[in-house]
Amino acid sequence: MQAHAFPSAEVGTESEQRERVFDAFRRWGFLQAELDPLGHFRPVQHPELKISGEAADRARQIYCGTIGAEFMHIADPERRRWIQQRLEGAPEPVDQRAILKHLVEADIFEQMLQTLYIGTKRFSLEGNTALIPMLEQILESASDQGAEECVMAMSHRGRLTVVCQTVGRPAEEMYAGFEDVDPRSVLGGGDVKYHQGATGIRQFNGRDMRIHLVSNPSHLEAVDPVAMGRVRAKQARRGENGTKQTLPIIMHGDSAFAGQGIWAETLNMAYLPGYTVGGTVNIIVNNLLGFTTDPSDYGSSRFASDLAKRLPIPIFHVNAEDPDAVIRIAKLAVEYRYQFGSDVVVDLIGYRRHGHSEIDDPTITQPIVYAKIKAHAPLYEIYAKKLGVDVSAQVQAAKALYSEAKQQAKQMTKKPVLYNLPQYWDQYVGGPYSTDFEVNTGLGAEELSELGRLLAVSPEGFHVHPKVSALLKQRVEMAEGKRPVDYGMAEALAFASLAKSGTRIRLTGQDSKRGTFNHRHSTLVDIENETNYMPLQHLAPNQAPVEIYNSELSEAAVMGFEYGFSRDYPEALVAWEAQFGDFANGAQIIIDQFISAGEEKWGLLTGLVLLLPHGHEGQGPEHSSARIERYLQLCARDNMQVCQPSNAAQYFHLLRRQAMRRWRKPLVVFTPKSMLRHPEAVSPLADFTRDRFLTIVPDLTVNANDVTRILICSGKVGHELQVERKRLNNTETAVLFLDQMYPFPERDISAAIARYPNARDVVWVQEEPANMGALWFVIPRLRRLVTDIPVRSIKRQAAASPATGSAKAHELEQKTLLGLAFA
Ligand SMILES: Cc1ncc(C[n+]2csc(CCOP(=O)(O)OP(=O)(O)O)c2C)c(N)n1
Repeated sequence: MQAHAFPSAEVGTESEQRERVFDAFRRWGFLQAELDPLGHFRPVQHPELKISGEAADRARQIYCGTIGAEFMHIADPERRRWIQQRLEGAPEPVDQRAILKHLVEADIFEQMLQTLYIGTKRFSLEGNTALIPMLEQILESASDQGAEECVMAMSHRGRLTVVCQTVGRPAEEMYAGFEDVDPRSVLGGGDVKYHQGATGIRQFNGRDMRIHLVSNPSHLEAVDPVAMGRVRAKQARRGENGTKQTLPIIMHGDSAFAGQGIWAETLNMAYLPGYTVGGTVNIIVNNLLGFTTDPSDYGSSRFASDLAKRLPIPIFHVNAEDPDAVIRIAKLAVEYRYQFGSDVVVDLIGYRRHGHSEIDDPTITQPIVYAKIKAHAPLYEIYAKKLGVDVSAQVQAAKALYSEAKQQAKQMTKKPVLYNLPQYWDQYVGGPYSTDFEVNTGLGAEELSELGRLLAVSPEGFHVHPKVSALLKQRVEMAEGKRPVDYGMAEALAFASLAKSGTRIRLTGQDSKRGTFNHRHSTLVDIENETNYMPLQHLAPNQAPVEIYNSELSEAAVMGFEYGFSRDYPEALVAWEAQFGDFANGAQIIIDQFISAGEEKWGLLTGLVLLLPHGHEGQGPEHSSARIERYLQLCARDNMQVCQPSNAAQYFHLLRRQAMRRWRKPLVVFTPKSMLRHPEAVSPLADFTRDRFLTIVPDLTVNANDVTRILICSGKVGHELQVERKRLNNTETAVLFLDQMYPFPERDISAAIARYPNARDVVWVQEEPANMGALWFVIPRLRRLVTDIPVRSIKRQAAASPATGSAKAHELEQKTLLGLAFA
């Protein structure tokens, strides 16, 4: 393309010409900006910017200096104008002394760690220490806008410096991590120092600002949706002004921002009604490297930030070695967030002074860059020189301060805890299970029928779909005890009763409003105008909020978000639902790194519920198994609960138990599909008035003395066994449902088995292949409990895939399985 391809600058009035020139720079100037302090990431010449003249010189100065602004992809002219006015106007003065102070402290803190703890990893921020004054400005501007707290997420890079300089934890607490004091307190648990969460209270212009840095795993970007969920919960607690008062700040590595899918999923939540937090300030702490990988190998576009262009949000690239520009952009980013309730991205481009960690030699892979870095002064020196300030006294003072901190750390005998939990956690506990936690989860018949009636009410003139209308009528009858209660209604009764007595309900997942299996119908849709109405929100004037949302088509980000929400709303029943349980492995990082290990690593609790439709029904390898085996493998030290309620009433008690106990543990629930309406899995209303969830459901249909075989199973196959038993007129077999697999209810199981004195064997029956399901978990435990008679198992043969793709093959397999159980 040649220069004259751009409409000639000479056409039109002078101001039109000027505007056209400026527009070209507004659009493409960022490509030619001087963004890399080391000069390797070279500006790209754009043909439309080959313009000369006074206007071009001025526009070039603004748009091709140390700030590169991408905002012309935003359709809304008001937003574009807002940005352009601020960039094209004179920069406001900044407090250069304060910036310098933060740069000195950040760099010296890092240098001292390097000197005092040589050969340990800290993931230094050096080369990008402008992040510290930038965060100061963000927090100050946010405070000016009315923020009272901020939730920050970040990975390893610079985390220790942020905890110390930004969150405000004393340096000795950081040093204690390097001294590794009190190792006995974390045997088999705990986490490395650059993953720990931290909280602090800072002051900006006389106002308090609470800062929460979220605990996170090594898995890059996994913390993003968790932080967002936490923000949403905090905002919900605050009510109307929540989005103003609680600000999310997420920091990303450049390579991770470009590559990790969970971040792409999280970004897509920005404007969704169930997930929006009124805008997030995103910062890419960009060192133009991912471990040893260059940008040309980690991303297919010029900037790591390009993914963010999926949303109409601005991206500000800024050269980290121009602190004044960095501060200007920080302020602008926060103001934009508050003005438009929008996400914004700041791409802070610096370099990495050391290797990926400090024990890594970067000269092997980036010899030229690192030769340059070696000769490059730290930013505080460059900036002090520019300001004409002698910083040697400040440097000495910082060194003395941090040396003293080391001495203090050495004397510590207890590992410091870097966070304080908010008061709303006071009444909840984790740790080992105790029967003391149990509560009565039953409800009176009258209360149930009243709830049933309320759940069927829609506003005057609302046109309910005839199929749904018929269902609502049936539900009223269920609640009146005129017909057995199914799962859908059991859940509605659990939600309604909890909400009415003050427990907030939040359920999200793909198509959760209606329910994948057309069974929930939490939200009625007017068939004439598609307005929505949720009876659960209209039970009583002082009830707690009920939110049920259809989510975006993501597992990882949505589950992470709900985990985050549960972390800041322990009083609520928070549930994430998989479309089919098989898809939950898309969120494996959230399950492994947060849900199952969060208490062990960080001492942080969650009562999150996972609803995972499970069962072999001939629908193929990816619509059969929620992978019970994987959840059980993660179980230890009472870290979570794994349950499969075998009937509607059990589901009702399980949900209520989860909300009502003060024991806060994740709950993994394998939920039914074909069993949703199965006559064997419905429950009489009387079972809802019973006092509790049964960990193992007894078989009351057989004469105990006649029983020679005890079949123990979980979920759908148990109902099929009961049907088969009836068909065979078999009166010698008991079918027990193990509805709680973890914590493994030894005492209840022993008692259930002891009811049958003449049993000659105990058989675990499962639909899953031998290498899957609960088999490997249950058998050794059963054998410890049952020592006088054999304990055997019946299952599909081991397989690499959970289920056959053929419905007929499935039927044959299932028939064989049931046959073996009675052979
Ligand atoms: C999901 C995941 N995959 C791989 C890794 C291993 N890993 C740790 S840091 C890193 C490079 C990160 O680069 P970048 O995001 O640019 O951050 P930087 O370390 O440069 O600040 C990698 C690949 C990880 N921690 N998480």
